[in-house]
Amino acid sequence: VAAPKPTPRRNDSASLAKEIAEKLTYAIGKDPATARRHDWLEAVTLAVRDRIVDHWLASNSRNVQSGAKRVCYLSMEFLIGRLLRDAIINLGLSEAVRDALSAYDVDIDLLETLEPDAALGNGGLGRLAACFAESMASVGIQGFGYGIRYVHGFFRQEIVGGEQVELPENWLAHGNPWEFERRERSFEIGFGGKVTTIEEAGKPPRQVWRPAERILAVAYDTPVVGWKGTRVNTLRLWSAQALDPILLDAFNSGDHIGALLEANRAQSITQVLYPADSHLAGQELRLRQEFFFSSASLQDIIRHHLKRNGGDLSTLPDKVSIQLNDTHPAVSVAEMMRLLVDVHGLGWDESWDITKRVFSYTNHTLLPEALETWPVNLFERLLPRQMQIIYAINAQIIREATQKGLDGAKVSAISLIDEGSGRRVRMGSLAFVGSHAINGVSALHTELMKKTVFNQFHELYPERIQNKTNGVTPRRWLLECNPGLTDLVTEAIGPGFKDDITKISGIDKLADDAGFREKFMAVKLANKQRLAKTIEERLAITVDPTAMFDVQVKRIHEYKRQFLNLVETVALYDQIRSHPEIAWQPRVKIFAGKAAPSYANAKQIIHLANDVARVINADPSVQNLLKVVFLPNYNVSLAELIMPAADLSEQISTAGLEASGTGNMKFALNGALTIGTLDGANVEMLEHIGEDNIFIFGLTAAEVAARRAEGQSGREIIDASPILKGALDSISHGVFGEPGRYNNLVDNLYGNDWWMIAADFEAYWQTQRRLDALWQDSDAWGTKAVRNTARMAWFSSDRSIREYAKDIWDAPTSV
Ligand code: 26V
Repeated sequence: VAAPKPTPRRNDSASLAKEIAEKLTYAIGKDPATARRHDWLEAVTLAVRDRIVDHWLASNSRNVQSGAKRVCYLSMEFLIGRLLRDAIINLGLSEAVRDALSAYDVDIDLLETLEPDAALGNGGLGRLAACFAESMASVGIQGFGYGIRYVHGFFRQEIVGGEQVELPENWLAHGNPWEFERRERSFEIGFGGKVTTIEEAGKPPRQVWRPAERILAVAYDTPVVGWKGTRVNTLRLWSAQALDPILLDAFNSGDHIGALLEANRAQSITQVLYPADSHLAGQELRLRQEFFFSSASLQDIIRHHLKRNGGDLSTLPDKVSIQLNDTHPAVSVAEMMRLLVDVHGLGWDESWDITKRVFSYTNHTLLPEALETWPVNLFERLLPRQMQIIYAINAQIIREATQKGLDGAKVSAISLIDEGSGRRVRMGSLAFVGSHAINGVSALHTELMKKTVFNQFHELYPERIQNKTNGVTPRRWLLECNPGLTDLVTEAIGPGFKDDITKISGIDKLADDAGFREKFMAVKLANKQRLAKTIEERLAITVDPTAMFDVQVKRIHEYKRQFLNLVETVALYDQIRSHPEIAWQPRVKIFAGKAAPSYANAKQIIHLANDVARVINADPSVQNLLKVVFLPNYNVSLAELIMPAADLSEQISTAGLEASGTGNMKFALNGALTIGTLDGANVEMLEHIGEDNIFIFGLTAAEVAARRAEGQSGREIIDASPILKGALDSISHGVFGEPGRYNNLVDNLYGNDWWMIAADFEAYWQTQRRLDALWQDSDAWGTKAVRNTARMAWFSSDRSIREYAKDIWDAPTSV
């Protein structure tokens, strides 16, 4: 018999309905009569997955044939969220799936909510990696995501007595239909041990690393479906396994627990995502995670290259680009050198040239406390050969700098070793010197990088730093999360904007069309009603969907200034009560976000938000004018519900501190107006949306730096502002929980006001009142809302990715 071939899946609803039933029967072992909702979810997922696999295999064989450049995106975090709707929309299966399920009286919208979020990231950096992965597939880049398959993703947040409680997250509890284990793709990863020098007659001496500990990295592949399914890329996540799952000697001698210890120790590397994005805890396990996934990814990249390119590593930079997502994979620079020099026998200079041409690095924060450094002695103990290599690179860089005439202080600024506070390896510097391109994530952030963290490096290598402003994928952040708006735009200008988001500017001219505006605001209202329902269900708080939904959702951080928003909320509460004659506009202040478990001030801010909500929501004197909501457990799925329902987006970080922001983009794309500082990508949003359609206030980055240098305190400002003073007094005097509970937060403002909360309060307050006035004029508000959606196309991650492809990767799109 001839070898049979599988028949590619068909996309009509009848074929789908039949296959869903077959999956239910033969993959899950249920019939429609006994199937539970999660069974249906799995059956649909498997049927949709089959269609993805068809495209995936086709993409993979095209990759091999074209031999085009591969882009490998190394990221410790991929905050991808749910995948079913993304796959259905990108494959164009929405109607077929809906129809197929209606035959069984099953609702796809309901099923979708049962899928767990893949929360393999903390926030902005991890979500950006997920948007980029989807955009690479959509614009036709051979993209590979490399990361870690954490068993437990970002913690689940509950609010108990107003305070954050962290609970373990368990997304793999019922299996993960999206992943494919690739047992044959596994690599050994070493830790510890010794480096020995091998001298052979007639050959230069070689260094050989003999690790004391060896662990296996096993690949799990998830398909990443691009728009229209024309390209399916791979997200490869590494899982740690012991080489010997059971130590037989120990087992046989009766030590059954001891026999498993090594396996547990190995597996612990990929057990949990570190939930901190502000402070480096400096745990050894974190450094192990970083090296583990870096080494596995590089070994995989090299193995693939050797196989496809006749064993010649000199062509690696023509065939592969590796993007380092922040410094978390920066040890890759040293590991690449080790693999090239020690393992594959290339010369040092050639290896260094290859390394620099292959790597590029994205910086995502200037906060000094978030810049990664590791103690030299820890590094040396865990990664002795990589430490030697870092010293060798350092010597070379310092030589270069001295030749160019740099003096002592400047040389120590570029050293890879910080000699100041104990000796530490500077991971940002390592990533910088090992890369041909270094980028910031907004225009302002990139300029600040040049002036601050990388000032000396920039002087030495002025061509290396460039800007790549962030973007968000319009598939997830418009088509998937806002079907109402998607349909309205389609009805108005046709479906072309789905293929090319820049065409959404076609609705700009409709901003003055009363009929269109009304429909636009009707979609907004429906989205607000949906959110109001969730608020009622989860918190038993009733909110009026016609009130202004004023939203701040993001990680809780002092620099993001949720506290400024809360102080304004309290001030507003006071003013509404003392001035009933003023035409206050009804508002719902919505907050959500997680604090790092060890970040005490951030946890206080959450507590305050919940205290303020409890008091204000119970006060009948402001009932229809002000409500405050803290939605627990902010994640990608909750964001998809919130973004389309916002009227006002709060992007109020202390200027100079938010590298870019991406939530700001999601809100504006969905027609929210922004109140924000001149920070991160807000600056560029102002340029695109126009100053009439965005509400900018507060100190600029330069003014913040100047005030900080002067060391001005907040006291004078507070004493001169009765509204601010009143609000701070009620917070510290116990109107919202025990007196003194928030002394720390409030006292900081009287002191050096590091985050410029007192300094920016007046401007923020006044801008909020301008927004109150605007809200009264619903036509004017609606016009601005439409213009926001119409003018946000540039902030698509497709645009970001095309810029990376052209300026950094030199990789073709549409292959
Ligand atoms: C930093 C650290 C510091 C050490 C401990 C573990 C850890 C984990 C993650 C991070 C990353 C923080 C940087 C970050 O998330 N930056 C955000 O990146 C977004 C995408 O570029 C950007 O929009 C946000 O403005 C920026 O805060």
